[in-house]
Amino acid sequence: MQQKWLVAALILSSLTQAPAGTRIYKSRKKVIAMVGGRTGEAKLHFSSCEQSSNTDACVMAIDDSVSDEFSQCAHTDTESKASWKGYLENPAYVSSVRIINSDWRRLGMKDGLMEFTISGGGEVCYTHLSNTSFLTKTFPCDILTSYIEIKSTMEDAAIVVCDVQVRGATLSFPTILQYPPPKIELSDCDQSSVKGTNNCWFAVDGNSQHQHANKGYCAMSQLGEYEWWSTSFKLPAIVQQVILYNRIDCCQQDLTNFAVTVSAQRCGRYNSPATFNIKSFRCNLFGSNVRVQHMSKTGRVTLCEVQVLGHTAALTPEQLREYKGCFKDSPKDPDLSDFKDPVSLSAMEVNKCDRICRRLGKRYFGIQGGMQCWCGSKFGKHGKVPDSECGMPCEGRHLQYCGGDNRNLVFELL
Ligand SMILES: [Ca+2]
Repeated sequence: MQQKWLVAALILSSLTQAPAGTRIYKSRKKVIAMVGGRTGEAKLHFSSCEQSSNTDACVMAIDDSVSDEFSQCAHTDTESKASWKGYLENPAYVSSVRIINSDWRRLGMKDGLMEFTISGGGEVCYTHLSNTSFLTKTFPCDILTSYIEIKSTMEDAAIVVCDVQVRGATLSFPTILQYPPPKIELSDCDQSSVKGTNNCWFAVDGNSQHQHANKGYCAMSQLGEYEWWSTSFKLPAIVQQVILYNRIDCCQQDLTNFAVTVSAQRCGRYNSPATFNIKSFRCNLFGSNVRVQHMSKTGRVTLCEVQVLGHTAALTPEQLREYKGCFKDSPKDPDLSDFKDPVSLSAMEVNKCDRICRRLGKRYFGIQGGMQCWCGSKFGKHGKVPDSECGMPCEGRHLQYCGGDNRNLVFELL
């Protein structure tokens, strides 16, 4: 499922060329730019941490002292899939993660930072695969998250991190003081299988009627192995509470062994022969989806309504658009041509064109030749070209890219 809130940006050639032996692994194809430069980004701070072994030592990586002396570093035992995890003070858009390693291999331990993943927000943002390690390296990350996890994929290696430095922008939550928390707006749902017509929408249709018989008010999966139901949010949020409405006319045992997760983080676990009508789970987790996962080999997920309460993040313009690529244009037959002419401004920059097309109610915008802003409801008829052809600086902001000659830097407005 496409997560529409994902940050859009453009990385020009420097970052798309991964160093030898590594690869950039992205679940979202759009790796990133710093279109808009790194303005507004700052060093983010961790509030706590944990690691797979020697757990107290994890703080050595978040003490803001940058020493690669082995004794000043967080290190795990040599073990299978060693990991280090730091929790950010506040949920944030993370653009990069810098890892400072130590030259400690003389101690005869194998370095888990040869093959590892960096993840946050329930997804992997970078996979490093190499037969050599490094002392200091910065990795692009592009995620909205409340934590960063560095996890080795090796079977017999230790992780040593002397400092983990994260850059990005802290998210704000306008309703954070509101109690009870408001309902989080949902955008989509899915489930592992569907019994009859009882699709996932019945659990998010706003109708909490749970006398299912005859009418059919509930989402139901088939009877199967580890069946699940999930929903995603319009924008990422801090989830305070997930409330499940079980069927009440029969079959309540369908919901007696399951887990509730928020972006792959455990919010609640229910495993009891006692049945319930309505059950509330407290989470306080940041994420972009909720999943109810059956934990038994044979079972059915039945949910008549799911309410997710919490605080939605207020995203910046950069986080509310998605980079689509660099596209060819033709003066005779303009690609994004809902209007005959573009808006041309010497003060053009990406946010300006974003606002112009957003206010005109258009879905896409393209910036061309440093100063032209085109709006449209579709794009791409002349084909895509490499990002490097859209590297002309914006007239209004020289550190930002604004397309090229007959080349549109195209974004979708979310
Ligand atoms: Ca319902």
